[in-house]
Amino acid sequence: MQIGDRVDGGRAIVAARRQDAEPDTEEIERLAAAAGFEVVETVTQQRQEDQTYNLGAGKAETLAERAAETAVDAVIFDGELSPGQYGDLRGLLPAETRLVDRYRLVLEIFAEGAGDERAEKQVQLATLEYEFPRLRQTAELQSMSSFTEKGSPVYDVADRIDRLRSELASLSDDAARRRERRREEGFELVAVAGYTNAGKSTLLHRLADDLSLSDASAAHDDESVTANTEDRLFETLETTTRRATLDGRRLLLTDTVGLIDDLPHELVASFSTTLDEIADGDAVLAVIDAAAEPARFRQRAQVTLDVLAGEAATERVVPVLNKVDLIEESTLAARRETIRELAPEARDPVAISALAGSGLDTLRERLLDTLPAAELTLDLPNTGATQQFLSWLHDHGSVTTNYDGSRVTVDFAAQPSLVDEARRRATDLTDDDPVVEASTPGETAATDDAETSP
Ligand SMILES: Nc1nc2c(ncn2[C@@H]2O[C@H](COP(=O)(O)OP(=O)(O)OP(=O)(O)O)[C@@H](O)[C@H]2O)c(=O)[nH]1
Ligand SMILES: [Mg+2]
Repeated sequence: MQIGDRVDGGRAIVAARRQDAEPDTEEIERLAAAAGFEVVETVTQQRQEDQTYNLGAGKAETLAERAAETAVDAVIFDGELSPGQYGDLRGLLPAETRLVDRYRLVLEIFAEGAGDERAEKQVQLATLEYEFPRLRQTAELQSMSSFTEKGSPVYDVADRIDRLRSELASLSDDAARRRERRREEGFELVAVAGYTNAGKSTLLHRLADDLSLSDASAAHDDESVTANTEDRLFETLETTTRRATLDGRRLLLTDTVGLIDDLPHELVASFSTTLDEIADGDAVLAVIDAAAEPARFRQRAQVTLDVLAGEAATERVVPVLNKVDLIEESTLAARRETIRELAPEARDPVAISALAGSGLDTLRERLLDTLPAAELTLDLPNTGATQQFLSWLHDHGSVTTNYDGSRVTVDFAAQPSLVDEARRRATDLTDDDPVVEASTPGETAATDDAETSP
């Protein structure tokens, strides 16, 4: 997407209700800002849900009065309004005031930022899926069976939903195939995931190889896009992939769309792409903003860890506490404790500042530990062909060599499929079996005595 020209949503009142506490409107206000609204007032209530308006009847009337007095363009409700609540609350508001719930607000952010045809289709689909039950209910209320017949509005929407779904299904298959192909090319896939605004894009910038160094043949459409970083919610609306090299291993890092509380993550297909990237990654960096105040930190960490637990095995997930430049040691210790409480199974978090660039070496080491690896020790004749083979090894993993006269001993560590490939290539170089020691994550080959004397 393009940063810059934001659609002006106009002036808005934010309304929020929570059963167990006075609502915190910080996030919904930031979402409103991201969708281009200027929030001029908030109306909040601690109360159980009312079937008619969601808010209590008195509060709903106050809201309508404030909307009329301030002549705002929209009322933004922090939550999902059922089709019935939407209709009733809409009926109270001045005719020219739009009513936008949290769900719809996020759709608007994505609609505005939709960069290409695919992203546009994703949002169209999500918007139609949102409209559909509301439209159908209107049809049912009016018991107009003609509404659902061929050529009617409901039929038409259902038809467009079907078409968009199948068009998008073929597109996301492409993404899965592309990941498969990259894996065959020897790339390891790392997803950078987390709550919106946690610092994912900033971290991706830090870890990615300089764009100018990327090999043109592997640069694919979305890999040339720079990951945007901005202090705005949902700055990243589509996944972006960049190359990185870690100890000779070639990685593809994917910056994903931010997670958010209280929203079904199948809402927009960019979320599902994000979940696919997480599920398919060899490792996942779970970025969490450690500088958020305690209640928000807990809630965002919970959403992040829950979503990741649903998609990826715990041992593939590296929790990352970001923005530690903004907090004291003691706060960091408390944040670590919260993570342990929320997810006792999770691995210890790595503390970093993506902005200041601190903690990144530890993070790289942890990432290397997390990626599935296999090792191989080879005994080879020191020939020109072996030198060529060594340069291939250097391009694909970490290598140490030991020369002894006409022989060379090579230790190679890389992802398992590449170690298999190296083993195959090495047999072409010698008449003897070149393999001295090999181990893969699944095997229990001795690694202590893997050192070989030439
Ligand atoms: N102080 C501080 N700020 C950071 C750090 N990392 C990121 N930020 C800031 O946090 C804001 C959000 O960073 P992004 O990298 O855009 O976050 P994101 O997770 O990609 O956000 P979305 O794409 O909107 O989901 C930006 O203003 C960054 O400059 C950090 O380590 N320290
Ligand atoms: Mg981002």
